[in-house]
Amino acid sequence: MKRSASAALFERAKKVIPGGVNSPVRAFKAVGGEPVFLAKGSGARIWDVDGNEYLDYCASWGPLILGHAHPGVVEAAIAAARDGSTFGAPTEREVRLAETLRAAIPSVEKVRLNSSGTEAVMSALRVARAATGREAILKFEGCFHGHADALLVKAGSGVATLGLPDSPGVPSGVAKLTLTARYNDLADVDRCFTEAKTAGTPIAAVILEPVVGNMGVVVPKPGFLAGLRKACDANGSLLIFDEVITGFRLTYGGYQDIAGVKADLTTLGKILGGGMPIGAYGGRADLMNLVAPEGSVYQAGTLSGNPVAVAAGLATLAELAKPGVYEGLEKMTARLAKGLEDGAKKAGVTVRVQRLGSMLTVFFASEEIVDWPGAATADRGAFGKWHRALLDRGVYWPPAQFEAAFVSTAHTEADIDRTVAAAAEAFPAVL
Ligand code: KE4
Repeated sequence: MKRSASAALFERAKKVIPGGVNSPVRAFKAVGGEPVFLAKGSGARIWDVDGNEYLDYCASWGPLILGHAHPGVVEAAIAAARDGSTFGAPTEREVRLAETLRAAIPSVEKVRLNSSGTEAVMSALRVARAATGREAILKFEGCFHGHADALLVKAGSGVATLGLPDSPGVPSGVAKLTLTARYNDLADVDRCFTEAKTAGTPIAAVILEPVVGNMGVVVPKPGFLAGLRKACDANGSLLIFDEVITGFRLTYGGYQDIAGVKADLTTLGKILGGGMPIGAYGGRADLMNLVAPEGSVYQAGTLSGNPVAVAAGLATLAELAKPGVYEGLEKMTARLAKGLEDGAKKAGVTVRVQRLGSMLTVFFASEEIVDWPGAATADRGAFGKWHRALLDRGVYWPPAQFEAAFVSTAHTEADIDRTVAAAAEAFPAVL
């Protein structure tokens, strides 16, 4: 495929934007090659600046569960913008979105809207620290929660190593307050609780992706989420489900409603804004009432609850509330997963396709992946070769092994079958 216009734009971009991209994972560094500059999207398809067409499974990293430029979503955003794009004052729409969220996710009794998942997570952690009077937090290796300092650290194997910031610029004082445990490992969680207490820095909150997208798709083992709930209750800590990816992805609401485990605080984003900038954090009213101006925990934002983003979000949720949507996504994605497994097997390539609903990852690994050490064994070189071969056959897969791919309601059986055929041709590229 000719991609000279993308290449020229990338050279230009690198002169004025770090790495030529506004978010690192877009740079294709994880898969080699250069990023494709996109010009247009419609339904399941995207077109790059050279006019090449692709079936899209990145979905802008999750928001586009209805596909690109869904007519109802676009119309809603345009209509809102025509009435004024922002006021810095309350509007009826954002009340409606908050009421919709409360109805969809019972644990979310009150909610605050902001402009990104990172902001939502930052704010939820601040509420948890204020509510408990504690400072330490526990996250899981391989889970990603946006780029707030407290979440950009690998606390090593728990409090004993007092972790080193993964990213320069994160103050060591912050790093040592973020503990990291192994996903799906309740014994490791208990160890962290014990060590934190012994160190005199009891844990304010445990935060996790209830179904992980950010090490590739890893699902919680039976009992893991319930075990975390129990451990938090036993230790006076709060449980925060980061549902920025899973919120409205797996069901009309949170994964917590499928798992039957209630979070104290939940963070949301992506789908909630229908492709416009949004984030939200919410949960128990007694916790959310701590947030200014009701309480004294400060969180603010010029464009929080932005009318255009909220209108796009409301239009998206209205579509998702219709009967059969999630059943359709399940059927389509199961077809894709099976086709990918069969294609890899036929080519003699070992992969693990891990999926829940319409989020899936093709791991170039042989064993089931249940945690970060397992995910880290995946063959990233092989993934990169497969990704490039797939791209050249008109399929745009997320350009990173440790990410989820997404199917939208716009993908048809013909699209899935075309993807399966392209993947089958691409698998031999890794041999
Ligand atoms: P944003 O600040 O990117 O809106 O959300 C941060 C965030 C929080 N929580 C979870 C579970 C997330 O997955 C994310 C963001 N996800 C990444 C990649 N999966 C977004 C893509 C990017 O970083 O460019």
